[in-house]
Amino acid sequence: MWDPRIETMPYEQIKQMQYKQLKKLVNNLYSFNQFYHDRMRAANVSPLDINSLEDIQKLPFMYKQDLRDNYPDKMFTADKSEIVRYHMSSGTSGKPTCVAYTRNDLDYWTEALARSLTAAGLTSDDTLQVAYGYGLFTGGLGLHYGAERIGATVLPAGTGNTQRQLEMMQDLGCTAIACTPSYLTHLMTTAKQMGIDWKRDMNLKKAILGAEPWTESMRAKFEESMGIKCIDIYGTSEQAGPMFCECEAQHGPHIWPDIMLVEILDPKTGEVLEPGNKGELVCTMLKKEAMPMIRYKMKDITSYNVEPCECGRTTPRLSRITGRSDDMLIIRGINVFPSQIEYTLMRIPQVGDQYMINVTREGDLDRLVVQVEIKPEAFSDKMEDMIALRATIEASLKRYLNIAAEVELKAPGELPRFDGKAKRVNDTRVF
Ligand code: DLL
Repeated sequence: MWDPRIETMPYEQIKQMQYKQLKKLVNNLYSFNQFYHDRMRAANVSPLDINSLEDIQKLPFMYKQDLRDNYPDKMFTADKSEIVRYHMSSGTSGKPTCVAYTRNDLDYWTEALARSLTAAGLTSDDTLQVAYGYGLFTGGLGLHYGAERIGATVLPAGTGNTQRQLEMMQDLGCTAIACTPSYLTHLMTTAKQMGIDWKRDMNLKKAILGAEPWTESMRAKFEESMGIKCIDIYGTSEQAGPMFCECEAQHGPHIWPDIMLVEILDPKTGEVLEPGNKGELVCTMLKKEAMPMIRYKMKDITSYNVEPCECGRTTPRLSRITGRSDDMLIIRGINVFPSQIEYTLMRIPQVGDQYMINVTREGDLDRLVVQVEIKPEAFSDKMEDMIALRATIEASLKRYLNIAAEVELKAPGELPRFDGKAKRVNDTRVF
């Protein structure tokens, strides 16, 4: 274990530790931060009301909308001079969300991943190919520093260039890879086309897979055909980034309770559920300095388990994420809100009111096709005008979504109209 004191702490003691941390956090934010002070006042709660861990339920929730409304920096709780990094992810419209980190925030994030990767069975003997995006997305840099902290050798491969990824993996004898499950499928297919036999030609033993939903049957398929062990990793940019991995027993990601406090809510009634029940995940980051996030509604559907794990750890574990309670799509590992697509389309003068978003899985890859009706006055029977318009729309979508979408232009009146609630997303992928 990386930190046996935390990782084997009895559950009752964990709760006491979390209560003390929560109390301190609430005191600090109420006293020194205008945003949180105003929010607590509006909810009629003050630090004096927090006298047990359960009293967290008196605090108001936070939502992605808060990040959007306060973009970029109104929710930061550290001085600019203390902020050492930003990451960004998709917001629900054209605006992204921005998360700030102090030096200590980066340290705790790295610490969380050091524990996680150790739980997943990685050691300083491993070479980890990090095939998550480096840059504004948290996957690459998060895994990178976590793996370096445990002394593993890191190959910062980033995304794309699949043949080269496979050659590097083979040449350097990489023992582990961190990537999205859809990218692992793509690697598997490309390897086959290149005549590579995983079990014979590769030294890979483990894959650290997350950033999008995946299933037990995908796990079985990878493990069987590649002869590796697949580990689920969970995290969100609002928490810091990837943070929590399964251990080798593969019973769901272990949560580090000194770093994050978990609640599960009934999505219909809002009632806080007991461990073992499935509902909406709500997280409180107990140690973050630049952006703590108290009772943040993640929108992911899961449960948590507080029974000690067979690996000996006592920390709570999440069950596999089975969906989201909002409409966010994750396409090729990238978060996409339908509202972002609408926002982008509606700023293009030639585009009419109707559009459809189609997401399919073809072979290994997610495919995003946006059908767009254009205005009568923009419609032309000159092929080159239509090709140019399509290219303009595709370029705008790429710029705002950070993902390639294919656009199909439709004549006015061609797309379906809706009597009631419009259904503009057709996602046929099965998770
Ligand atoms: O996806 C952080 C990450 C990077 C996690 C690398 C794991 C590995 P966001 O871009 O903010 O952050 O997306 C967070 O992705 O709310 C879930 O809906 C989904 N997600 C992340 N991990 C998993 C997982 C990163 N293991 C959103 N299973 C979350 C299912 C996941 N969904």
